[in-house]
Amino acid sequence: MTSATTEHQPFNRLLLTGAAGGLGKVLRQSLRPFTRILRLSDIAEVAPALDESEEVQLCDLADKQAVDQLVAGVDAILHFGGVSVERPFEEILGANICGVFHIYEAARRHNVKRVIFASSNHVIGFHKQGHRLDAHSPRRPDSYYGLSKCYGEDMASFYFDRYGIETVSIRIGSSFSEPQNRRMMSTWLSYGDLTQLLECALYTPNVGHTVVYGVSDNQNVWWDNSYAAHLNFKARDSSEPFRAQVEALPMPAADDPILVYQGGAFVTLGPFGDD
Ligand code: NAI
Ligand code: 15L
Repeated sequence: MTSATTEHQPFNRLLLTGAAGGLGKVLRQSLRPFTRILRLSDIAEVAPALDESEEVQLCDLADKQAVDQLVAGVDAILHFGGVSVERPFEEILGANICGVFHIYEAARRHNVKRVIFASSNHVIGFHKQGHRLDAHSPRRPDSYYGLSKCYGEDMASFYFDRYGIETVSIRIGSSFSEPQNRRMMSTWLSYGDLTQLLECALYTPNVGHTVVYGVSDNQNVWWDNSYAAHLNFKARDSSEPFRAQVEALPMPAADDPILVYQGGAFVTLGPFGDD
């Protein structure tokens, strides 16, 4: 498989939520080989459709009726929209918790059989770094945000068992253009590897509900993807070429959460609303 072209037949119409976000802007380009039409959605402004291969439909994920209309006519959903960092629970609730329910209800109503869910390493963020985890390891969410991703994974599991809607939940590590700190030397996922993983997630038959860690072929990875071997995802990139620039950054104290927990600084955020 390659991210530039695809050996697969393109879908007719894919839906990408979170299209105005950091990853959404990257995926707007890199998903093109996989679909004739890409429907782009966000609550924030999305750059206008370039041509007939794109559709822009703004939508608040907390609005059930709007999400229902958003999903009509699509073949599969890449659900990247929502609050992507730790915030007070009330902010997470509408976008992430109600939002993921609305996505699955709309998928059921419109007979969409495949969802790719942008889950996060923050579902396991309270595990210590160096502790090797697989898809069956106990979750230890590090934030309300991480909890919302646990809920999304459980929603995916339920909608497969109950309604046969298949999902690949990708526990994305840190997907940015470059690793930004020492923790990300382990958690980094390049944009190219993310795109390849999405290709695997879209086209592999019979995924049921598969949980996969989204991480590049870094030297010190804590995550074992053997339960997702059927996806045939083979990361090609590595954080190693960035080691010198990352190690030139100031060294945090040995007990800094960024060096202790898999979720890094997320474990320290909150509480909210005490004053
Ligand atoms: P981002 O914050 O840049 O993008 C998220 C998008 O969701 C934003 O454009 C935002 O406007 C939109 N959004 C927020 N609330 C919404 C609502 N109520 N209705 C509709 N849209 C709403 O985040 P990024 O980095 O692009 O991440 C995309 C997805 O991947 C997120 O779900 C995030 O949790 C997940 N992820 C990203 C990681 C990363 O390293 N970039 C790591 C782990 C997970
Ligand atoms: C995430 O889940 C966030 O969406 C992203 O902004 C990063 O913080 C990433 O995890 C990470 O853990 O590096």
